[in-house]
Formats: sequence, structure tokens, C-alpha cells
Amino acid sequence: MQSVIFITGATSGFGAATARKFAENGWKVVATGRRLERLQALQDEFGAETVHIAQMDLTDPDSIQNALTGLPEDFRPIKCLFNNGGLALGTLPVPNAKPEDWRIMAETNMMGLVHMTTAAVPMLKEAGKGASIINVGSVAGNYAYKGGNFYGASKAFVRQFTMNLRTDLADTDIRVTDLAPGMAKSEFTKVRTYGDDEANEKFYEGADPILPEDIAETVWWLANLPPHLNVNVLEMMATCQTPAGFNIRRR
Ligand code: NDP
Ligand code: 8X3
Repeated sequence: MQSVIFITGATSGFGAATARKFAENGWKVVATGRRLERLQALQDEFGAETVHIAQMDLTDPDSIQNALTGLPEDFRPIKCLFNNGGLALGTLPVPNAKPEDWRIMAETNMMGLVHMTTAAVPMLKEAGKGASIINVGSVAGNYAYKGGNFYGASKAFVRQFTMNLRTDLADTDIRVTDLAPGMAKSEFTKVRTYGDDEANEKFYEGADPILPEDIAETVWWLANLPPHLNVNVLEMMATCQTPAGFNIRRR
């Protein structure tokens, strides 16, 4: 029987690259996200036997439940849940950061991930040994930077939720990982700057960021590790990025 990976945020960046990696290597893929035309293109690329698509909004618990209920028999049980869908909105420091952006990040990065996970756990249990949940955190959850405010906090939540979840699932075979990347090239910065292509280009100028394919390779490695191994936290950065030092405001 082929293994199944359920991916949130499969319409772009890390999620789309991971969908391709798994589809090309013999897994069945459940690709989800809000942009249906992109999901459709992914399914057209690999065929409906390999890629099942479900339009799903992480901020809407009913749409998460519907995506799971609507899974065809041959896309069950889920062996790997890639909790990847998420976003940063805004780059302004407090007090200019926008509470409305914070609400959307909370509903997507935190509550969306929590609802998705809770709803999928019964199916992951069914998959038995080797099942895994891979949550996408971020270095922004481990280190502070100006303007990181709510986004970084939402990813710190992902890290701690991962650890607590692992404890809750201690009597199961389900593995849980917080995969925390640094600067990576995707549509992330475009979304963060409300669609500003120029800001997006500038952010990556002269740098060699992590690529979505690097993340796909890492997810592949994690999902295929021997069942007795659990990577709790995996933090990764492009070689061109290093953690910031402390900032000192001098008189
Ligand atoms: P992209 O913007 O390229 O992809 C984000 C994905 O999330 C899209 O597929 C989008 O799908 C989905 N998404 C956003 N909001 C929702 C929602 N409400 N419901 C369902 N899906 C949603 O960025 P990345 O690939 O870079 O981001 C993937 C994850 O990686 C995010 O959690 C991000 O925070 C994290 N991350 C990114 C880093 C980077 O530097 N790029 C570094 C560290 C972590 P759609 O819009 O179609 O719904
Ligand atoms: C994205 C990484 O450093 O741009 O999570 O916030 S960063």
C-alpha cells in the first residue's frame, strides 16, 4: 500500500515543492490550500490517482473537517501530516504593527495548525508505526528581530505545541517534529509585504536563501526515518544567514 502525506499550504513554496517530491517518489499526496487553480495544476501534473486535492482554509475548522471527511478510501490513512500552511503579515515594529494582521496570523499559524492536527490524529494513529506530524516553525520563533513581533511569537507557539503534542501522543507511534527554517525563497516575503514584488526581490538580493526544494528534501528525510527515531526540533538556516547578535542602544 502506498503511503499518504497530507500537506497544508501546497499551493506555493515549501508545500508545493514537498508535494512534488513525494508524488515523484511513490507516495500519494493530499494537497490543500485556498487557491484551487494551483491545486488543480498540481493534480494535472501527477494525475488524480497520485494527488488528491481539497480546497481548504486553515482559519475555518469546518473546511478542515470537510477535507478529512472527503478523503477517498485510497488516500487513507494519513501517514505524514505536513503542517506547513502559514504566513507572516507586516514588517512594522510595535506600536505600528497591525492588530488585524496579528489576528490572521493567530487564526492561521496557531489555531489552524491546532485544528488540523487534532482532526487528523485519529487517522495518523491508524497508520501505525512510522506515522509523523511535521510542523513548520521558524527561526523567528527562536530568535528576536525587529518587526518579528507576532509572527515570531506564533512560531514559538508552534515549537512548544509540538513538544506538548509529542507528550500527549506518548502512547502512540506518531512522531512529532518542529522544523524551523530560516530565510527561504518562496512567496513568503511577497505575502508579508502585502504583494510588494519589489520588496520581495530586495529581500533576497545578493543572498543564497534556502530553497523550497531544500525543505522538501528535509521533509522527505524526516518522514522516512526509521520509525523508532523522532527528531524533536530541526532548525536550519542558509549558510549566508547567522543568528543576530544582541542590540545595544548606546547613549
Ligand atoms: P508561501 O507564501 O510560498 O506559501 C504559504 C502557503 O500557506 C501557501 O500555500 C498558502 O496557500 C498557505 N496558506 C496561507 N494561509 C492559509 C490559509 N488561511 N489556509 C490555508 N492555507 C493557507 O510561503 P512558504 O512556503 O515560505 O511558507 C510555508 C511555511 O513556512 C509557513 O508556515 C511559513 O511561516 C514558514 N516559514 C517560511 C520561511 C521563509 O523564509 N519562506 C522560513 C521559515 C518558516 P493559499 O494562499 O493558497 O491558501
Ligand atoms: C521566516 C523566517 O527570518 O524571515 O519564518 O522570519 S524569517
